[in-house]
Amino acid sequence: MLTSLSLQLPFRPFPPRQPFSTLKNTIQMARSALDEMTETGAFDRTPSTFRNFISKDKASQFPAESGRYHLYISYACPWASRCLSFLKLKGLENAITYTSVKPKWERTKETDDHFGWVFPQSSEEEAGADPDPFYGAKSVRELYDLASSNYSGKYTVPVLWDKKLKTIVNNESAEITRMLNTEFNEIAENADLDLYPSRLQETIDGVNAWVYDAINNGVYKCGLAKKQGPYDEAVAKLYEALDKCEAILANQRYICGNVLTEADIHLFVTLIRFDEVYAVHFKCNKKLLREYPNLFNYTKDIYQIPGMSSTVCMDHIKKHYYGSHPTINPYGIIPVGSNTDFSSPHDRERFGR
Ligand SMILES: N[C@@H](CCC(=O)N[C@@H](CS)C(=O)NCC(=O)O)C(=O)O
Repeated sequence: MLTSLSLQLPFRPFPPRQPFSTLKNTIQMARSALDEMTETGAFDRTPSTFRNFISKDKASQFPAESGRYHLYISYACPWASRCLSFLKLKGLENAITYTSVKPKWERTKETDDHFGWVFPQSSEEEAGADPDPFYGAKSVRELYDLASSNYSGKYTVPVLWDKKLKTIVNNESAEITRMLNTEFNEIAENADLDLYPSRLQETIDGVNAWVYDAINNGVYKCGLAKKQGPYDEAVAKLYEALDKCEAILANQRYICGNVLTEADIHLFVTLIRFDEVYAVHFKCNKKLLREYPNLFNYTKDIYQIPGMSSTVCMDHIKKHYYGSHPTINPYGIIPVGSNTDFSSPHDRERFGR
């Protein structure tokens, strides 16, 4: 059974909560990733809900148009960062605007106990975060409520929003990135860049599958496990997959060959957070990213692709994880970290451009 983790805490550094009896129903509806647990104590992510597609077909319900769509992200979130990366790489910044929420989860409503993504009141409040430009929403939850009156899932980012129909088109990063890759090519500045080329699709799908399970979602399975068994299993799988990546990257520049693909972006968003956050906060400490020569240099290589460094805000990343999961880090203290400079030289050019 899914339980509300927040009610089981011995201590939580947030405002006092209301009695359980008045909150029971709303708490069970307003869930977060911290509640996604199986009975065995393993983290179990629920699928995203809004799954519409933007299409280059002008007659479709969601046609690719400049100025119509908005991407709500958190710089902290690896899934949202996938989408922001595609937006930058494809040169879609003039066509699709975006806003980042504040990094640390806060109470989203006065009337219940849900904590989640909120907007700042002004652009001065938190560098990198901005108020909702269209509806003055206080939280991402309010956007979901605007889009659907009976939504009962998590209030996640990324959210690809349609300003015209005032609704969420899609909240699944793996699908949003596909749309950004192909559907906006009439207006994209880098239309020729194809991060999911047909000749590599099978390879990319194959790599994405194990990278998602063992690495992208794997770090969450390590960090959110509530029992030793599921943690042991997840951490073994994670390091087996990282070792596999290290071996692959000894022979080629990118994870699917010598050309940058979607699979690299998927891998990158986890690797860039690894030493600063996952190694400590999610107990992924068997080996650090910087102890893997190929993976470390590969991460720098991707970070240095024009546009990519602007998708990484380590300040938001650290504030979010260490500040939003009080069961894991009850005092919200942010560890000092290595402050690695990912713009320093790397050795990946040996494989050629
Ligand atoms: N499958 C989704 C996952 C998105 C997701 O889990 N986002 C997290 C942030 S990293 C979130 O917004 N969580 C809010 C919550 O758990 O309440 C995707 O890839 O887009």
